[in-house]
Amino acid sequence: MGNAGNRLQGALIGCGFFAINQMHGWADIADVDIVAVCDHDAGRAKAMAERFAVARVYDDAAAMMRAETLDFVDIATTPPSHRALVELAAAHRIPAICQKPFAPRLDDARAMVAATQQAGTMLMVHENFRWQSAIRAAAAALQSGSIGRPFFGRVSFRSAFDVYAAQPYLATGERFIIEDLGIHALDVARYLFGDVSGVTARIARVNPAILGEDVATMMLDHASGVTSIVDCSYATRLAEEHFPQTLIEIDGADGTIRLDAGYRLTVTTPGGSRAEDVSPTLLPWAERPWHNIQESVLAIQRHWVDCLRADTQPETSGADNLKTLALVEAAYLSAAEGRPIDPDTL
Ligand code: NAD
Ligand code: 89V
Repeated sequence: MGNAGNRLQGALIGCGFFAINQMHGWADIADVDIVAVCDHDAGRAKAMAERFAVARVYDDAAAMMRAETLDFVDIATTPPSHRALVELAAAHRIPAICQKPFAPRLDDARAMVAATQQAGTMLMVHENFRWQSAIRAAAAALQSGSIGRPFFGRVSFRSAFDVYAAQPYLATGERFIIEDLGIHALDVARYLFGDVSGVTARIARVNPAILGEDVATMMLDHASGVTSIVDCSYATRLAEEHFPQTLIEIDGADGTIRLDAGYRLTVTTPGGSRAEDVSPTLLPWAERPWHNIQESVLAIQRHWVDCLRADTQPETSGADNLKTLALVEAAYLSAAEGRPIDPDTL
């Protein structure tokens, strides 16, 4: 460990829109110190350092990794830089967290996993949606067995929220909703129903002002026997905007689970229906409507610290997340070729 005491010393790379949540999360974890921040944009790095009282500021990640003694780096840049930064961390034998999407393509992600395995360093993808407390509550209801063997699932995210305002790059990529948001929903489907042997997808671009697809409907064949629908849209104007809530339906042989808008979880069994409010905690630094995501950032970062200390693999390790990224690739290929794709063949 980098510190003589029992505290962990970390550094942040990428001081943009989302990284502020990660810095708040680190500030809430008692035994972690973020000792340095880095961004190509020196002004952004300086502003982040001032806001969170971080000692040292860099505009070059390689220089930072040479100069600092670090227990981990937290990579919060956009995907094109992920591979180089994870490989750099591995070369310095520094454990790394990498934001989702893990990498632009599966081959990059495989190389990143190989580099960290060779270096013997831990790698976690910051795939935080499965850490949302409402989604954990739905998973716990499923795992309790009260609805019997599940046979159908739906993971749904439909909204007209203006995501482009805070993340303008989302409007300019050839790929959009599956790569950026569907990846979370696909990971939740894997988390709930297990690995996938087939993906059938359809995509559309409804908003003419963006380059990529903003609507996707995917059907997954899970090895467990569940068939699930993963659907997402940023072109869905509703009477009430639910951004950024993920809604879940699970049908089992003996009952059903519904995670409805407003964080209402209903479990129906032969004994009757029980509804519960599973709203996320509004952390002191959180802002509605982002608070469910913000709570999940703290949860996944706590998990990382637990894994580092216990030397155990994170739930969303790099190796695990290859399977989620393969679903993204399979969905794009299925949509392009109009046929089901087995992600294991990619
Ligand atoms: P952003 O563009 O606002 O910030 C990225 C920052 O990284 C920029 O300041 C840029 O200058 C810096 N950067 C890029 N390459 C760099 C490099 N090699 N070295 C140092 N700095 C570098 O982007 P954002 O919206 O904050 O998104 C960042 C990542 O977070 C993306 O991968 C995005 O998908 C992800 N994200 C995740 C969630 C979530 O819930 N998990 C939510 C939003 C965004
Ligand atoms: O979670 C994300 O990755 C974000 C958002 C929810 C806005 O799509 O990009």
